[in-house]
Amino acid sequence: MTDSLQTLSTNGAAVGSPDIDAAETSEWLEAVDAVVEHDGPDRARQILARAVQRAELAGSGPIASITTPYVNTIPAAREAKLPGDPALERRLRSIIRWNAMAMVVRANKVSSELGGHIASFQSLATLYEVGYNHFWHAPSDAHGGDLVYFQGHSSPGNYARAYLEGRLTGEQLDGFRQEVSRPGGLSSYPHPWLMPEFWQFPTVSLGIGAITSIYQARFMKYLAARGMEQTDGRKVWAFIGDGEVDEPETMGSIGMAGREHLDNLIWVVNCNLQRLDGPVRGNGKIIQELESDFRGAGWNVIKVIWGSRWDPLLAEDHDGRLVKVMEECVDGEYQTFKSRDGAYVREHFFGRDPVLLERVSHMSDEEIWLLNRGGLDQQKVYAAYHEAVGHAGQPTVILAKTIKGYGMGVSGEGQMITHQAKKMTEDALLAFRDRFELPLSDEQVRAAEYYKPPEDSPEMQFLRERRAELGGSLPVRRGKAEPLEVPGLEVFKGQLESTGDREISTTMAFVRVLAALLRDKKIARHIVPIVPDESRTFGMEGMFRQVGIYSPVGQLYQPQDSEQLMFYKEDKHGQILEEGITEAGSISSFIAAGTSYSAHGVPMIPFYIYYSMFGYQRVGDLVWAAADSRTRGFMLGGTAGRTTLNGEGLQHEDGHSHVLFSVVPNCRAYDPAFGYEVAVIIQDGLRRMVVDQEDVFYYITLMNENYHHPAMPDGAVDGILRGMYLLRSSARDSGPRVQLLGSGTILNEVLAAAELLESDFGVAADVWSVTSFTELRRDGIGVERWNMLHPLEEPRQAYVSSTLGSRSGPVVASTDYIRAFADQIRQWVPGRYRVLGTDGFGRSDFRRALRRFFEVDRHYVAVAALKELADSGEIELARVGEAIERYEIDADAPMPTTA
Ligand SMILES: Cc1ncc(C[n+]2csc(CCOP(=O)(O)OP(=O)(O)O)c2C)c(N)n1
Ligand SMILES: [Mg+2]
Repeated sequence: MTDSLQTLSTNGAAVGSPDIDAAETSEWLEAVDAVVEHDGPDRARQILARAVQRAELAGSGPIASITTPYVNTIPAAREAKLPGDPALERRLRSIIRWNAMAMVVRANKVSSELGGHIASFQSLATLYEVGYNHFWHAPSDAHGGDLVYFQGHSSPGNYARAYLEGRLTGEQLDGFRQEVSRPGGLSSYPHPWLMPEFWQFPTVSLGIGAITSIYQARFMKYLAARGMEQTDGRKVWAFIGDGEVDEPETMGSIGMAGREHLDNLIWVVNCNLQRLDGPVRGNGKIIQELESDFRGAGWNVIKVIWGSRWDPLLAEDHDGRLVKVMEECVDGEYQTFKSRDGAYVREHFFGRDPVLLERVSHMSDEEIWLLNRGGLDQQKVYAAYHEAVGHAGQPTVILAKTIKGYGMGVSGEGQMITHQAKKMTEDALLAFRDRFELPLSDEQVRAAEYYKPPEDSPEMQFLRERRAELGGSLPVRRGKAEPLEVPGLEVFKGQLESTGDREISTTMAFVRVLAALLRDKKIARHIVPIVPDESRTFGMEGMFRQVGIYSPVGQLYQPQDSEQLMFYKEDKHGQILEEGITEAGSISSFIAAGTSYSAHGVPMIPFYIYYSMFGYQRVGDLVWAAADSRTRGFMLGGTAGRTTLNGEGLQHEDGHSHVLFSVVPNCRAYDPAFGYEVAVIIQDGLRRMVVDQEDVFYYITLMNENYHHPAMPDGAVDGILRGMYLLRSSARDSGPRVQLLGSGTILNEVLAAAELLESDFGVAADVWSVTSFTELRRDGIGVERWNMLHPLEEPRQAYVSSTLGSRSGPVVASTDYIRAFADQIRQWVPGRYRVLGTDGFGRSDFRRALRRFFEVDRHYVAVAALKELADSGEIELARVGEAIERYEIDADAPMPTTA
């Protein structure tokens, strides 16, 4: 931390550090005074600016501003030297470059339908290979393993290395992007879901790798602070595209990394100056822009702009003319230079200053062309990584300048089209072979054959030795951890009983369930409550004091409410992750905690509770990434339902998150109405996720409406988990009969409707509590598919069909969600099925008014049931009209969706 304070204070010219030669300092100050007196303050500024620049060029770090000149942060003389044989490493890298390119070219020879990317990895190869050969530890007995977030669309580079390491066969490389038709085929991008023993982090949706890597690094500090796992010495590395920085998820959380001093985090931004369509900052300089952003956010910034071949030119640039031209050129020009040749660079770069042109007159065009970029120079990259891993007190970002499509020549190098180039002309392939000196015949080149040197070649020996030294291959993913023992349902006894006279909400029931888990000896330590500034909304503030809010520095102030029992307590060993107002950050913590079983071998159970509207709707792509990552844990959409959260209006009242979550294949989503349902679902979820280690996660909606909760009926557990169970069976055994379904708090309206139907219309009404339309649909789909594929066997019955099939009468469902939610089970409902739901924009009013407005209240349920009975010929249509009148329903009110 001291380091970071020093670095930060150097922004203010290091005035705080002790003066090691006071006499010398005063001489300098007197000289400044003299200049001001004789030549005026303008002249003083001019001289000082030059002096500052001179010092920064010598590697002083930033002095009076947060940006430094457009040169490498580490001066050549201070670089740590790449150990070993640089030529050997280059040869190995060239082979990996070739194979990565070949697998895309070969796939596209089969069909251009398959796609793939060549250019991005070619710009990254040096940045990856230096990491693989010298820095990245695999998990082993000696080291917990580094966590590397690889750039998604550069996966051919990872596959090409895995091929040399013997982890993948040539046949598998040929199965790139053919996961269905070829056994062992390779996924297009990093997906733990698709390649669970290989990929750890799904990064391809831009920005996701960035934000999740930050919260991963912070989670590792949290694990260590809580004594759950020793994470010292392990690093999180993330590779980010320079175009990717425009995603708010990328830059939106860098402040947290700086603030929390995440010195276990290293980002490498691959500044190849291009994104998909064209230049990232054609009219500016992405590296300079990012330097100030990151430094301002408290990061250690290492710029790796120029390769070693520039060192002599920079060393003799005493008048600063070269650096001046380097600073004047914009990225659009730098891109163009690398799509042309040495003569062009001489004319358009050095030619900007006749003195410079003269200075390079002894160099051939070829030599000028070979002036390399820092991110493609293994020596410069090694030096930067070396400094990054040793830096304490701050996260580090390495801004590495590269060339998109490096080596692709006429087929893409530095060209606007390079991102999507999937093919290489024959000439370009041959030129690639020559440039990287690959021992391949013209014929082998034309066929884009893979190349693997003999096992006893120096390249292969080096490759194996280095990875053995660093603990094994990467990437690698662990699928299971030691299972934990979870408490039985009896721990939640309070929730299984009737609340008697007390009225509570399901949110309160959940808080009690959580409190019980936090008291449970075996599991308490593994619980991770996560909140984005909503604890008080959900009545969870009691936990602040009980388990503390994690802060790396503890609590440096006396909290305003310190006199109170439940004061706001920040603590170095705190258990709660209070994220502040960032749903994207909070779900990133959810992912880090929920995949801890894999990344750290320590199962942790996140309970992430938030305003349901700001969940999927806000961060859907991160939900998808959580699913892909095989995250295990609970997401709790608090104060859910379009009419149950009643005073907050259009932007808060959620009537669709269940439909959104229904699209996630491994998410189990429930809309419970009673405390015992909450308890049963959570207890079983724990069993599935931490005992059986199923790769599922839960979405549970919670409400803030207070009402009486009955005791759990006997035999209800199975139905609660499967999605529905019979709650009320009418005593009438003759006359018309209906089946009413309700979920969430609307279940109470449905129960009331049953009373109305019985007393006002003599209709028998059975009531079912539906905890999950989504789970019911999942069951139905499975059964339907099985029956289709096994036509000659005894057909199976969907759970919905078998339960409702034992009863008679039309079925009516009402929920606090849009109709699509309950409509999910339509094809398995025997007979007539009518669904009421809250389609439309939310608004504020009393719950009663809103439920009437959205037509989901007891009266509408009764009318709907009567209409179904009339349509099936069981009662007169006139009775429906009677009900409309009796319940004072405005039959001509506009549709709520258009109102
Ligand atoms: C959220 C998201 N939007 C769009 C894309 C499509 N896409 C994939 S790569 C790419 C360009 C990436 O440019 P950059 O980040 O500079 O990476 P480079 O390939 O240049 O290393 C785009 C637009 C995506 N993968 N994710
Ligand atoms: Mg780019």
